[in-house]
Amino acid sequence: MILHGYFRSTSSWRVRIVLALKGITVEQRAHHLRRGEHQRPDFLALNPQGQLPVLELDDGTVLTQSLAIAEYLDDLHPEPPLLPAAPVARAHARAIAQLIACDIHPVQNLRVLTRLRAMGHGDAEVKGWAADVIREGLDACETLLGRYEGPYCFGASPTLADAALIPQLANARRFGAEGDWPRIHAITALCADHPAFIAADASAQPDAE
Ligand SMILES: N[C@@H](CCC(=O)N[C@@H](CS)C(=O)NCC(=O)O)C(=O)O
Repeated sequence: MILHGYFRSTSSWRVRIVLALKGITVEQRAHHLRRGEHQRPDFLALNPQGQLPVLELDDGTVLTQSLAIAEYLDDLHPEPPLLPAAPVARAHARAIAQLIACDIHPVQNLRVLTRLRAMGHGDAEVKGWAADVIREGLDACETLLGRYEGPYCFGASPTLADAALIPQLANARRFGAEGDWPRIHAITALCADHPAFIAADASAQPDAE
């Protein structure tokens, strides 16, 4: 399989965490977002959305959308499971992942920030708005996570929720978003020592700058 990604792309990073948790090795192909490599015709032929990540299967099938890819990998390699066992806990874990992937992250996307700047908003205003969205989202995340048993987001081992949370924390740092998030910081510290999260970290990727 080939994972098309970029070291700093948080959506690609989610998939890298899942791959590492499951011990699946893939070929990695980097597409430099700032150089617009995701807008080249060969990449658009893979994903007409022009977004990373893309997982290309051995038979040429193309998968897009990080959470869909993550669940595909879980279907393919059920161990260790990516979601808790109980139906309600599974829904809660998916909700945390979607809160991050659908509601927080899109606002820091390159195309959104570029469009805002083109509309005349200054850099500080654009980054400030992105930071506000991250802060509000992670505040909600902190409250929700307080309802679930740790030490990871959902119990004793990492799930899809942790795979979404850790890259988003990196974005929070990039945009200067801070909050009173003891539960989130405890999970972050735990993941910092976990081999899968270490291997998937942006700084550990061949295209890291
Ligand atoms: N919902 C998509 C989001 C994908 C996405 O936004 N990818 C970013 C990188 S993290 C991207 O390719 N951005 C390109 C752009 O904004 O032009 C997913 O979860 O895979």
